[in-house]
Amino acid sequence: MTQKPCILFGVPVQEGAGRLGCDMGPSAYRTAGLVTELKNLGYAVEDRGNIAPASLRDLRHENEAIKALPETVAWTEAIAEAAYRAASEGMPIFLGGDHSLSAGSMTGLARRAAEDGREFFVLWLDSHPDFHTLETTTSGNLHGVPMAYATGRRGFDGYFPKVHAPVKPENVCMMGIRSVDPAERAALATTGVTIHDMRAIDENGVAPLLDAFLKRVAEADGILHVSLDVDFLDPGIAPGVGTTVPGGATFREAHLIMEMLHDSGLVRSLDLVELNPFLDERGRTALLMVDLASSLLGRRVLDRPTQSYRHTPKVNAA
Ligand code: NNH
Ligand code: MN
Ligand code: MN
Repeated sequence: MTQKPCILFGVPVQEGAGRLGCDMGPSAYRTAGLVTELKNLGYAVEDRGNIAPASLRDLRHENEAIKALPETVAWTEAIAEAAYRAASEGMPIFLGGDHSLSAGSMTGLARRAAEDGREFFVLWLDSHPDFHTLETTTSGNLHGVPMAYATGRRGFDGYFPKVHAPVKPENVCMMGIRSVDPAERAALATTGVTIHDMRAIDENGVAPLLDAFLKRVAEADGILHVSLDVDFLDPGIAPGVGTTVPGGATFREAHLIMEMLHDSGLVRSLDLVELNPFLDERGRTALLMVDLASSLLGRRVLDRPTQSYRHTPKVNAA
């Protein structure tokens, strides 16, 4: 079986976050040994180096809280283009960089999926839904908007690049959510996004929640993008992030999700975002993120029979 290569892109964007330091994320992942880990798992790895933003345009928005709009738009353009191209060549992995990078990765990947006639799904692992529009953000930090943009909510036109194929809200599953702003809560209530907050995880465990989503992806013959924000994890195990929120996913919850994702065979692309090496402790958050990526790509303790989501028999098959 010929396996598609892992295609790594460093995305040293930090303008979307409230504090400096995410620009060091790509270096930290490389230092933490990501390339070697993936090679040890048997993958061909192409590290394509760091993406550079497109050229800046003079953009102003009437919401004066907004920070770094021209910069974020320039990054989004370049990332979307890279994602669109790489999606047909292998498994793109975006090494952030703050979460604004997902505005580019999701729209580029969704555009490719639409052209290939594939249904595109997103698993969003984050303490935040990042569902602000340019009108509603009060912090002005644009790492808080990528999901609203990629799902085609209004208000981005004329600023951000045109969204060729909006991600369907009902194809989005969020897990780990525990910090939602009032405007985001109101907007989410009117969409079909599936949200498993930390309470749902406490009550059910991650496995049945994720299993139900993976079955939906498989039944649609879909492809899955995973966006992993460091602050999904509990700050006790992942301190290297600017926006720690107490009560996050444990080491085992996060690994189980990755292991199940691997077994599903559905994942085609990955964002690793919000790592801030300046706030980390002796690289432990970078190392944990590399560990999680390895689990997603097939590292396991013992061999288990592969659970095949792909071949779920259809009850009403024509
Ligand atoms: N919702 C907040 C805002 O818009 C926080 C967003 N911060 C994140 N998102 N780290 O993942 O500012
Ligand atoms: Mn985020
Ligand atoms: Mn977050």
